[in-house]
Amino acid sequence: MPLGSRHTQSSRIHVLGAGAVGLLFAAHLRRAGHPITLLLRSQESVNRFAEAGSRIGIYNDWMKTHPTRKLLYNEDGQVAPWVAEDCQAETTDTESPIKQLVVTTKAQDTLEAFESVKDRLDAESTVVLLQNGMGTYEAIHKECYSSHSQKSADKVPAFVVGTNAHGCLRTDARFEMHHTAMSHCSFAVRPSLANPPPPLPVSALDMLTALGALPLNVSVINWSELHLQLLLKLAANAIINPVTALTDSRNGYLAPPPEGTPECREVAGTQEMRGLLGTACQEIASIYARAHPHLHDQLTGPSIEEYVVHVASVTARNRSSMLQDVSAGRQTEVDWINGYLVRLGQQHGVSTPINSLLYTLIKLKEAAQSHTFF
Ligand code: KPL
Repeated sequence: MPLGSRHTQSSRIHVLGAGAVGLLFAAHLRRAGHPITLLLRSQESVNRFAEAGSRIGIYNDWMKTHPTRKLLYNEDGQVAPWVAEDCQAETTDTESPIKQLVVTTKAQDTLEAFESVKDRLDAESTVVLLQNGMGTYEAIHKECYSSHSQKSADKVPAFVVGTNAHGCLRTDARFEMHHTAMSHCSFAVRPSLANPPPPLPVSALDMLTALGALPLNVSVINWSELHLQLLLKLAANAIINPVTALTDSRNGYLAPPPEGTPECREVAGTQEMRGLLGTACQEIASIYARAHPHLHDQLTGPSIEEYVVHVASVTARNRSSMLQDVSAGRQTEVDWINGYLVRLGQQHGVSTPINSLLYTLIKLKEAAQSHTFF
């Protein structure tokens, strides 16, 4: 039987985290015909969503350079969003059960957000985690399920983990986002740390089928393939994000965009930047060599560097999520990115001077952004 063909009517998908990534997935899932509920923090946000027409607006900015770009403009010559109508919203403390949950909160908010809906999930539910960095699944398992006895195994949901490379930007309080770079994303079922591991519920296959059908270059792969992608993405985030946040520059500061722009080419080519990239990638390769020796051939210093430069180059015009966070005075995901690498290094006896320094500088930057000193 093909995946997902059991139901004629798809079950409701709840989306926790209405930032840019959450709105992108919620709108595409809605457009594909799935009933969608946004889980919002306050009744005030739920009311605002209703006042905004219970719809999500997506600007396909990536199409500006696409041959079909004329489709973007309305009759007044204004860029027009496409709209996903008939979405629902509710606060996280609503009590009805959740079968399918997509969590798109920032890494630093994920555990707390998850705890607010945990009691609405059970062994028939599936949770998709889509965060930058690593360690959120482990934190959820430790805090919410590690002390579960066999008796309460019926409460542990299945987890799917994803990695997203789409460029996304939410600019205002309305329920709209800009899809700035068309890229790709991948998902895999996370092998459970629960003992005994629960059987995979039907909702997991339904969720993967729904995600796999979206027009967002989605790959549904196995866990070992995804794990490798997560480690490479972690390396890219550990270098691009702090460097751009500390220097207030776009990703092209680390590598020129494919066609090049004069201002990017000049800086990206500096000896200092090449030196930093080489040393940082070598440090990450040394951590991975101890922590994941079976992946040694795929995660060498040069192969990590090639990947990081590629990501910086294809996202050259982006402001990284960490730069957006520090500019807005928000906490960053650094604990789950450089902080995660420093902790992994400590566990495996590998020194991490570059990641420790980047971590400390971002923490200082966060503090400086949220205080007035003079
Ligand atoms: O994931 C990103 C981020 O900004 O968090 C990259 C890939 C660096 C794109 O900006």
